[in-house]
Amino acid sequence: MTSKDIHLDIYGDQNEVAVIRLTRPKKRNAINDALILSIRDLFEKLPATVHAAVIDGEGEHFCAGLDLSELSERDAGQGLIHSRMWHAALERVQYGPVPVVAALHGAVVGGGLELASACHIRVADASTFYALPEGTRGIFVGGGGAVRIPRLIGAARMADMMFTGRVYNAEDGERIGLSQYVVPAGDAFKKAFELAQVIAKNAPLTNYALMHVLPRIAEQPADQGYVSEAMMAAIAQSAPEAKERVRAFLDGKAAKVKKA
Ligand code: 1HE
Repeated sequence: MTSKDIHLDIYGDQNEVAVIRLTRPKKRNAINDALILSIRDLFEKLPATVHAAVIDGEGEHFCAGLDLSELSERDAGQGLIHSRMWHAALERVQYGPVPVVAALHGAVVGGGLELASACHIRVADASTFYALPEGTRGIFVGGGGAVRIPRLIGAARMADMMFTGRVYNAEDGERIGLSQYVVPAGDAFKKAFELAQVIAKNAPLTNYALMHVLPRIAEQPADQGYVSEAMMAAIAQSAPEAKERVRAFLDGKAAKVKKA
């Protein structure tokens, strides 16, 4: 059963872009058990027409992280299972069927930053701020943040955020790698949706390679990584769609790369 705190809408002529919105603004989109399970289920069951997704949060904040009101009732064993439940859900976001663009604004904190980190592109508007208050609350990240966040910003910066309660604003967040884009306040969803529309037009095998193969190559020793890359390159270029796209460029029918 899907939580009432999350909504799925599908857009586009061919229903190719999904918008998944956290709709619990009164609690700053804090994620309780029902909501994390619904995130998992939604990504597992996205319609086959969908080729890219946006995740957004209703209200002034993207997500205030774990619903702290549920924390006090858990013992150690339940805590372990709870953390693994988050892992399973955010694994479906990162390694699910389609690339996901996070539209960030306001608080992106704790488990909210862990959710954002599982997405493939993060667009932050100027109101965005990032923190890991777990450090000062006497707890630890449990939604995969210890794995994903150091890969974005390095372990030293993540440890500083947790040791000292350091908060990064949107601009500094982009500078250190928490987001790939910064846009004016209020524009995160618009930009994220535009990017999702672009991504949805890519050859599916290219998107697959970027989601499922590139991160694995990045974790491999270089000699293995080169072989994985060569195999992926060979598979991608042999697809009829790749041949059509390259032919269109050679025939002057596809867009050139423009100067930034
Ligand atoms: C919450 C939560 C929450 C708000 N769990 N209820 N995350 C945190 O430690 C962040 C905690 N939240 C905040 O610091 C602030 O709420 C915000 C900066 C995000 C927003 O501030 P503000 O002034 O807009 O809202 P507020 O008045 O603090 O909160 C509005 C309501 O949402 C209020 O409830 P109300 O019944 O009094 O109206 C808050 O209690 C509630 N609320 N955030 C529960 N997080 C997989 S492990 C991940 C581990 C973590 O994520 S730990 C970090 C948790």
